Amino acid sequence: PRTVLAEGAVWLPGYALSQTHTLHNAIAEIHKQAPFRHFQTRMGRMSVAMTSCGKCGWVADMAGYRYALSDPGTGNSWPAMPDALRHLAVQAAMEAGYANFQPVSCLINRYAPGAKMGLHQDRDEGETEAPVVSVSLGLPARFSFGGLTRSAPKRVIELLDGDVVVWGGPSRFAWHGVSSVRETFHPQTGAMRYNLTFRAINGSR
Ligand code: MD5
Ligand code: FE
Repeated sequence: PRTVLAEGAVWLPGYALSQTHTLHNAIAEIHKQAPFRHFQTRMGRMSVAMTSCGKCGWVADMAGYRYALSDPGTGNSWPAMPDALRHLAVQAAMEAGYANFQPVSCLINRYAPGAKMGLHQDRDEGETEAPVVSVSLGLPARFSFGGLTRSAPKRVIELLDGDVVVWGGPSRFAWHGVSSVRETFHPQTGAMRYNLTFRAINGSR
């Protein structure tokens, strides 16, 4: 199934469900080389823990936000983007109508219950043509997205395990955020939400 959420934004519910084991294994391997961390910014400590793979990764500090060629936590280059992840993102982009998507970075967000991400636009990529492909895993999240101004009316959707959303065209720069990750019943400890975003980047440093 596919749902057009807004012009250029395509929701593919459950698209990654057959790959969740592969995705979790990849996240565990990436975490060994580039551990999740909570960036400290001028706004405070982020409640979402992050890491990246690919040629560059998203970083934040008191100077601001940007894509960097090495992990400031270790000084090493970021782990390579696993082929299975790249292929999933390219196929999902294709499914949504974006041919020739060439992701160079994958940002991995980890939300413990209670973590949230305030309203923002994704502008650090320096790239306007390519979509962002977002893959959700684990706990459900209440995701809000609006328009090109901060105050534009918002839609709220619940993103579930295995859901993919492709944000392109006029939706690429929509304001959005994650208002809460709720702890649903789970027998094992360590229940988390993960979100992977595949991105094309211009001008990483
Ligand atoms: C998340 N991550 O659930 C979201 C999914 C981020 C971030 O917001 O920046 O790491 S990505 C959702 C997204 C990406 C690009 C554009 C739009 C939404 N949009 O226009 O709504 O952790
Ligand atoms: Fe974002």
